[in-house]
Formats: sequence, C-alpha cells, structure tokens
Amino acid sequence: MLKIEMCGMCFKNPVFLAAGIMGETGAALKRIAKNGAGAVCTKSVGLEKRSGHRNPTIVEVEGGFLNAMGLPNPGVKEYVKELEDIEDYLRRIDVKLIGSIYGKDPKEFSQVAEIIEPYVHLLELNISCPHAGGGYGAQIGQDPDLSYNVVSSVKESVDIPVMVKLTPNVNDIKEIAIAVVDGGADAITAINTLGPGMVIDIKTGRPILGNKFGGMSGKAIKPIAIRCVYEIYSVVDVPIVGVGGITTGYDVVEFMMAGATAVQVGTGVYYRGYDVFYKICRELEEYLTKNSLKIKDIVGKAHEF
Ligand code: RRO
Repeated sequence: MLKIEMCGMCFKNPVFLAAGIMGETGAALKRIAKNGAGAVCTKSVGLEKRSGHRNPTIVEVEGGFLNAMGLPNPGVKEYVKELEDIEDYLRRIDVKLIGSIYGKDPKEFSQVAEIIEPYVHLLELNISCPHAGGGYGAQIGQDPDLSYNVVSSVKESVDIPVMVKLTPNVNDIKEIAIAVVDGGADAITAINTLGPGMVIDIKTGRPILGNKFGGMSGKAIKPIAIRCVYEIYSVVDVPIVGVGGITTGYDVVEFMMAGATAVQVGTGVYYRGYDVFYKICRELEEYLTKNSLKIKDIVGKAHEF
C-alpha cells in the first residue's frame, strides 16, 4: 500500500532518512534501514576531509534545533568504505541509498558524484547549507545560474538519478526549482534548514554555537517547508521529497497534499526514536485505509483549492 515509484525506481515506502541524521557511518545507516525507512541518505560528503565547526554544533531551541555542524566528513574516498559494507544488507531488505554530496563549484560536485556513484542508487546535491561559508552550500542554491551549472555538470558526469536539495532562504524558491529542473534534476528535496539563526547565553552574553550562527530545523519550520513544497509543485513536473519537522504520519499526509511524493525524516528520530520510520508508516497507512485513499489520491490535493 505504501509502495511508490520515483525516478524510475520502486521504494517500499515513501518515508526516508534525511541527510545529516545518523548518516556518519554505515552501521548507523543500517540501523535506520532496519527500522523501516524506505531509503536512507548519507551525511553530506565532499572531495576533501573536513573537521567541521567548533563545538557546540547543535542546540535545542523552542520549536526545534539550531545546528552548525559545518559539513564534517572524512572525504568521499574514505566515506565510500562505509557504504561498501552495507550494500548487500540494504539490497536484501529493499532499502535504497541516497548519497548526499557537496562541492564548491560544478567541477568539484562532479568529481564527488563520480566517486560515490557506484555505491548509491540516487544522488542528492546539497546546494543549500545555510552556514557552510567558503562558497559552499546556500551560496550556490540562492543563485539560479550557479544552481543550473552545478546540476547540469553532475548530470553529464553520472547515470544515476540526481535529486537537488533546495534552501528556503530565497526570495522565490520557484525560480530555483525551475533552474535545477532545466539543468536536468530528476527530483527536488525541500527544504534544508532555515536561517541561519542564533542563540545567546544571557548569563555570559556568549553565543552558544561554536560557529555563532546555525540552521534551524524541527517542528517550527514545517509550515515553511509545506509552503515551499506547494510552490515547487506548482511550477515543475519532477517528484518532490518533502523534509522539515516531520514526526508523524499525519505530517506526511500534509506534505503529500502540498505535492510531495516522498518525505525525509530527521526531527522525528529525535522525538520518537529510531523506529519512528515504522511508526510513521503505520500512521500513514491507517490514514489512507480509514479514508479509502491511495497515496496517488493525496499527492498535490491542496492544489485543487
Ligand atoms: O553540516 C552542516 O552543518 C549542515 C549541512 Br551540510 C546542511 O546541509 N544543513 C545543515 O543544517 N547543516
């Protein structure tokens, strides 16, 4: 009942693990796969090793979290060793693997894409980290021409489907969505974190995050993510993977009504545990059964009004 088709592939359910959550190691990805996710997404990896921003890198705030991890990763050549070990297991339990990658320009994105391609089913281009700096992340995703160039370069370099993760921190997300689809994107993930934001310790006056500024995730950003998915759906004809503050199957229904074909979960893992994927799938199935609906009946439903 929850099976979906996307980018020419069949997924056993539409509830995926979001990038940056439990994606540091193969063992962590395996654990999420075991807990019912339809697909798992790696932490964003780049060409060179990065140690990330100074601690603390995450702080809980009202309605969610601020993070400034700073793209910590061992570099793609080292990271793929983690994926070699889990390939067989994921195939046996029918869980797809999404490789999240970043770079500073089209060439670097393509180099990383070529190295990780043999180990993953789909790529997710991270052009949207709000606090990466140094020409990475949202500096690309806020510019339609740069976004187009990155996507078209990666599409020329690999054969697997390419998803592109967008930032909500733009005047017009529709413009960026159109640019990445023109560049050849097979799907769009929306959204990366909002902001950046800042928290200050009033006892000392000191900014709490080591990087001072960090991207906002969690329940508070869900309405913004829903609006972004809704707007993207209205202008492009590729599948959309909704992400932002999802904890229940009812959140998934809302994302689907806005136009999402699938979703990614991060927040829900924090509030409901690793088996949140099973729980969300059960709630989604319950909603569909109770209302005699199929997934295809609810995708884009809100656009009828
Ligand atoms: O690593 C991070 O700090 C990070 C990334 Br790559 C991203 O895409 N979004 C985010 O909120 N944090």
